Amino acid sequence: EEETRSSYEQKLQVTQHSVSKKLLETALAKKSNLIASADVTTTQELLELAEKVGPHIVALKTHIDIISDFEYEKTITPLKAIAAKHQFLLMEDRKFADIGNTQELQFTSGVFKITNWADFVTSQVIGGFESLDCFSNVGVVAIVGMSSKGTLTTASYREEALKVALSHPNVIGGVSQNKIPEELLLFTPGVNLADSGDGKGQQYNTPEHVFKTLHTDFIIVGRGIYKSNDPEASAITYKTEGWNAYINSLEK
Ligand code: 6AU
Repeated sequence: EEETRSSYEQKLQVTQHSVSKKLLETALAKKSNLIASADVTTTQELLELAEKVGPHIVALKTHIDIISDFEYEKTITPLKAIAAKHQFLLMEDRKFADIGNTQELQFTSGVFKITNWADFVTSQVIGGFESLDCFSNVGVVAIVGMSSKGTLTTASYREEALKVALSHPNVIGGVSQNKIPEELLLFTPGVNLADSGDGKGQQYNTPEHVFKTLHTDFIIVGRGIYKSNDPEASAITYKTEGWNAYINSLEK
């Protein structure tokens, strides 16, 4: 059935969280709902990609633990400067999945010190409500449903995960392949214009599909951008497709 969705302006008026506000303001300012997933494995590739796609995205999503030459000063300091220059947020896709005390250590310690630089992080909610308390200085995007074939995020799991997500003040949204309540921002990965899968379980949809049927707020695109011959041109394509799909999803 066709229902109307809230616009970014409407969501901006009701949201309480500073990170949600920043994301929505950036989306409106750049006319973009694109998050580029920088699943590259060297600092140079990460910084080059950030520089190229930066003007066109609302956030750059990292898996910081796949950077083989990670050094805080060499990797994070310039990344933060590029993010400030091009006005995008940093989303660390750590998918925390442990007890609160361990998550707190993983968030604040080790070499990555995620707490010092990420604007928002992904976390499983499998550890329960209190496991999310340690993320009070960032936004949390809860993993509600996964995009891969055979995922265990069944309807009943998603329902319980949403209860945690909706009740925790640190949570700004969810990652899902299904609709979620409007109070949460919806982030949808598994978006690719050329492929329907990757032979490793990933399943892809188009921007049009995820805005129309899921009322997504932000699309997350990895290989569609960083594997392309011209990542900047691809980012512009996904940005334009995503924005047009959003505008179309507002119309009844
Ligand atoms: O576009 P791709 O397939 O190259 O990359 C998709 C990115 C990867 C995944 O780790 C991530 O999105 N992802 C997530 C996230 C964002 O949490 C959840 C999920 O269900 N599927 C998925 O692909 O960096």
